[in-house]
Amino acid sequence: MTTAHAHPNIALVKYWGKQEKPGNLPATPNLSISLAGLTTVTHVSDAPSDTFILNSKETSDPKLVRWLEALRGTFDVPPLQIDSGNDFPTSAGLASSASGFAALITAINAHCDLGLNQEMCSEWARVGSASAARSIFGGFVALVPPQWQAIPMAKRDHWPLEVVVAVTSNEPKSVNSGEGMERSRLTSPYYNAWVRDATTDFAAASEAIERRDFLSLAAVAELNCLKMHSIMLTSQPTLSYWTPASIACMDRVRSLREEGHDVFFTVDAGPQIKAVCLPASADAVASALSETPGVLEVIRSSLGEGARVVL
Ligand code: 2P0
Repeated sequence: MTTAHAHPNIALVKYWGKQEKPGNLPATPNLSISLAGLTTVTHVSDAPSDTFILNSKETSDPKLVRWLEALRGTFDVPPLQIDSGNDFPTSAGLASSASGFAALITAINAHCDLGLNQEMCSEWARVGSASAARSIFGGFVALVPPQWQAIPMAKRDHWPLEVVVAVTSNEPKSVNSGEGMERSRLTSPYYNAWVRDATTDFAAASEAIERRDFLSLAAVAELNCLKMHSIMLTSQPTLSYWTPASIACMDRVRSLREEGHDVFFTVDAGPQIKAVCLPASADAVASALSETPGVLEVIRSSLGEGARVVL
């Protein structure tokens, strides 16, 4: 048996929309930070036939089946039992597919001696779930053309940001990200503007990270997140991932900032709020969000390392 760990990542410049060609390629450059406080643990072992266990329950997953088929088109991979567990809500906007595919290719690579380096693992992770390409690496990670393998931008100790995740629902999302982003591409009247702005947002966020300029990063990341949700909301049928508690948390983050705290929010395809802050503000942010009506729990995290095999 081989075991791998991976962390989910949250995008500060988002991926929402694919290119119209094979390979699961994002339409726009995107970048993320890895979350040490949330972990996927995946065990891979030989089995008579493929079996998939998610959070201790045997399940079927067409996306995983297609991905294994593609992998077996290139490598000799025997039937496997894949047993994967998350210590955080699954399929609820906390990037469980990112950490899931990153942990899985890392475990299979070691278990089956595929000989992949990190870049190649990132490419295979991307085929499963594009955001998973980023979870192969730790710290600050970009997913950019022309190769669309993730690239580490900066290590986690370059800028030890903290993240407070406010969980407002444990329910799995009703529309998965792949389906949602295709709907947005086809129907949102603002999709082209979203794609056009992404390169500028990516450049501004990259520069802010390089300079550790929190105010600049906060401005570009928060606006980029709201642009993505505008695309979601103007898709037909609409994609509305927020709960009243999500909105209350965003308002609370804005008021914390007015009180002088270094914090901004970002939200993915789900109702959870991620408040990114400097360490000096983390206690105040965690306490304010845990007291916000509708918040079920807060999870605190520093920045994490990349996917890895563990003994
Ligand atoms: C991101 N999300 O950049 C964005 C923000 C969701 C909102 O990447 O179809 O699960 O498997 O490639 O990677 C979620 O998309 O989609 C995602 P697929 P994935 O983090």
